[in-house]
Amino acid sequence: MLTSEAIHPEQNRPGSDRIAGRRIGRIRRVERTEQEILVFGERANLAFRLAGEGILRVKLFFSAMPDWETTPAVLASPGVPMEAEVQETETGYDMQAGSFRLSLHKENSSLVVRDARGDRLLGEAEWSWERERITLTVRAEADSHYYGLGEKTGFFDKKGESYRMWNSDVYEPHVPDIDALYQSIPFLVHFRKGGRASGVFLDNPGKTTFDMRSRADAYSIAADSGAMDLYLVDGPGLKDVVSRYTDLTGRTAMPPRWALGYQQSRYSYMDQEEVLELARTFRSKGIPCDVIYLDIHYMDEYRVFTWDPERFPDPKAMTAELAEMGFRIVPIVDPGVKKDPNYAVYQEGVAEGYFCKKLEGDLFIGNVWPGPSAFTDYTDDRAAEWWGDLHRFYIDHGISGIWNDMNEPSVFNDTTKTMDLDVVHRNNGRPKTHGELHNLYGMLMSKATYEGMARGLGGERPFVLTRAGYAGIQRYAAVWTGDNRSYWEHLEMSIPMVLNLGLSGVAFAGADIGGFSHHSSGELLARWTQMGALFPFCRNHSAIDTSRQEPWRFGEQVEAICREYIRFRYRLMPYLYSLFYEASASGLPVLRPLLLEYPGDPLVTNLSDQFLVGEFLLAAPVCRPGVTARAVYLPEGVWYDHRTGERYAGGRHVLAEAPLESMPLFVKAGAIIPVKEAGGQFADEVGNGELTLEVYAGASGASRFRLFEDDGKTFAYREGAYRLLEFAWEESGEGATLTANSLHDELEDGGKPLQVVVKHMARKPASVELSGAAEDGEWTYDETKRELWLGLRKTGAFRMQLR
Ligand code: MIG
Repeated sequence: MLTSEAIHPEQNRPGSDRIAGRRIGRIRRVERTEQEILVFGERANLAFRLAGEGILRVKLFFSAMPDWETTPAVLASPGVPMEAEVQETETGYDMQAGSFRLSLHKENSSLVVRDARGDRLLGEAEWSWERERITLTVRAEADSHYYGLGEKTGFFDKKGESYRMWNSDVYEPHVPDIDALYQSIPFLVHFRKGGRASGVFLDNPGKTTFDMRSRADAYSIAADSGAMDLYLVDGPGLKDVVSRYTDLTGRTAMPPRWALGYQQSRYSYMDQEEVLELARTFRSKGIPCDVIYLDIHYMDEYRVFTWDPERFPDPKAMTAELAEMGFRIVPIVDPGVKKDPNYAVYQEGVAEGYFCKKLEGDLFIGNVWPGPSAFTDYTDDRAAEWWGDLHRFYIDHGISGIWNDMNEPSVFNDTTKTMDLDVVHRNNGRPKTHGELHNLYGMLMSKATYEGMARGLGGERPFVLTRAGYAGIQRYAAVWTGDNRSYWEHLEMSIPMVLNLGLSGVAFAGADIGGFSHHSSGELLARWTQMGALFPFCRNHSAIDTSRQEPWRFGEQVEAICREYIRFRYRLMPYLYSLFYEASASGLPVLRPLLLEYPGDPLVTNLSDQFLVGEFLLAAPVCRPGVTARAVYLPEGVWYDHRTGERYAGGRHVLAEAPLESMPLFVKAGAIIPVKEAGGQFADEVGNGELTLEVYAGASGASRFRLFEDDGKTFAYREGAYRLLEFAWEESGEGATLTANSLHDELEDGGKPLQVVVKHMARKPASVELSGAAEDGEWTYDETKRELWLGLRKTGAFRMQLR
C-alpha cells in the first residue's frame, strides 16, 4: 500500500520529459576508418559501425576513441567491413554506412538515418544528458506503433506507454502502473503505417527508460548510467526486424521435445510420495503431462544442491519411477547460497572467491529463503563455470531441466529489493557496479546453468526456465511471466505479454496457467488451459495457500475440458516442434501477433486478445467469466472454424460461439499442419507415433510449411542428424498440387509412414497423379466429409497432383 508520500512534489518521475541538459553541440570533424565513422562534436562524439547485415551500431562517446565492448547480450561477430562515404554539405554531413544513409546536422548534431531507398528509419534523433543520465529523443510520426520491450504489462501496442528496464520481483500488482517486471529487454520495435518496421536496441543492462508517452511527435530512450550504445535494426518488414535482432542477440535454443509437453507445478509439491501420487493421477486420468516441478520445499532448509532428507528420502528412486511413467522433474534453483560455514557450496564459494563482493572486499550478504545468503558473481567466467558444474548434482538424479527463480536478483530488504547497487562485479577483469549490470544478473545465471547442464548431460539438450533475463536470454532459457494471479485480467494480459516477448526474441515463453496467487475457479482454469495449451511454454502453477488447481480439482466438466485441450497440444506436437525449429533458425516467434502475418491490416496494430500459432492457427481465447460467445477478427483470406468446419471469408469480424468447452479457434485455408493422431501420455511417446499431414483446401495461391524432425533430445541435429521437409500446397482453377521437398534428410529412423488428408475439397478430383515417395501410395475420397486421404509408406519427397 502506498501513502501520499508517493506523490511527493519533488519525486523524480520516470517518463517525464526532462528539459534537456547538455548536447553534442557543433560538429567539428568527421573521420572514417576501415570499420567506422567517427564524428567529433563540441561536447561529445558519435561513432558508427556495422554490426551485421542491416544493423547499424551507434555509440555516443566522450573520450578520444569509442569503446566497442559489448555486453554478453550481443553475439560476438567478427568486425564487419563497412562500405562508407562521407560528404560535407553546407548544413552538415551526408554519410553512407553499408545500406544506411545518415544525415547529420552541423549546428545541432541531430541525426536522420534512412535506408538505401531514402525511407526514414530514425530521426531526427538528438542526444542530451544531465549528469550520468543520457537521453536520446527521436522524432516519430503520430501514426507510429511500438512493440517489443520484452515482458511488460498493458496491451500489445506500446504507443502512449512508458516503461523502465530494471529487473524487479513484483509479487504484486501486475497492473499497467508497474513499468518494470522481471525481464528487461531494451529492444523497441518501431512500426509505421504500411508495415515499415525498424528496431532500436539499447545495449545497457543498467536502469533505462523507453518513453512513448510524453510526446506525441517523438519517443525517447534514456540510460541512467553507463553507455548509450544503440543498435539500429532495419526491416523493412516486422519479420525482418525480429530476424535481424535475433541475428545480433541469438535465437531461442532448440528445446528437448519433452519441454514442449504440458507441465505441472505447485508451490510446493511437498514430498516424494505426493509427487509420485500426482504422476500416477495424471496417468490414470489419461491427461498427458511431461514435467513435474519441485519448488523450494525439496531442499534442505533452502540450500541449493541439496534434498530435504525427510521429505525426499530417496530422490533417485523417485526420479527413476517417474522416468518409467514418462515424467521429468524440474527443480527450482535460486541464486542465494545459504551463509552456513558447514555447507560445502558456501565454503567453496567463499574459499574460491566466487561470490559477489563490495569494493572493500566484504561479501554481499542478502536475505532470501535460506536466511542470510551469498550470491554467485556470474559476471566472472570462473564463478559461472563453477556454478554450472554444481548441477551435476541434479544430473546424477536423472534431471535435465532446471528452474531459475529469484534471479533479478530478488533480495528481501525494504529499500532496493535487490543486491546492493555498490556491489562490484568482477566482469572478467572489467569491474562494474551492480547498478550498472543489474539487468544482466538473471541471464548470466541461466547462461551458467544452461552451459553447465549441457556439459554434464553429454549431448542431451538441457531445459532451463527463468524468471529474470536480459536481451539474449532466449539462447539459454524459456521465460515465464512470474507471479501473476488467478484473475481474468491476468489471463488476458498474458497474451500481449507473450506476443511482445516473442517480438523481443524470446519464442519460448508462457504464463502460469490458472494463475499463481489468488484462487482459481473451475471456469477460469478451463479457459486458461484452453489458451495455455497453445502457448509455447505450457505450465500450470499455483502458490502455497491458494486453491489447488491441478486439472481435476474442479469437477468432471473442467477436468474433461483440460484433458481435451492438453491432448490437443500433444496432437499438434509436430507442428509446434517444427515452429520451435523455425524460431531457433530464423528467430520468428511461435506465438504470433496477427500483425506479424498481416502487417498491412490497420485493424490488428493493437489486437491484444487474439493470436496466431505459427501462420495457420488463429485463437481467440475467452477472457471473461460467463461469456459464451465472442467477437473474433479474421484477417484476409478464408478461415475454417476448427471445431465445426464452417467456412468464413476473412477481412471481417465474426461472432464465434464459445460455450465453456470450446475456445474459438480458426484454421486458415491453405494451412499445412502436421499432427500426431496416435495419442500418448508424454511428448516422446507421442513423438514416436505416425504422422498425419492436414491440408486445408480452399485458398487461392500457395502456402508452405517446413516439418522438422530429429531425435527430439540431443544436439545431433547440429551435426546434420535431422529431416527437414518442405511442404507446398498450391491451388488454381484447374486443380491443386501438394509437394514435399526434402531440404535435408539424414535422420536414421527408417522413414515413418505418412498419412495426408486434404480437407474441405470442393469436389472429388477427376484424377490424382502421384510421384516420388507417394508413387505407390493409396488414395481415397470421402464424399460426405469431402476429404481426400493418401497413405505413404515412408515420409519423403513426393508430389501429388489433383485435377
Ligand atoms: O516469491 O519459490 O515466481 O513461481 O513458486 C516466492 C516460490 C518465490 C516466486 C516464483 C514462484 C515460486 C515462488 N517464488
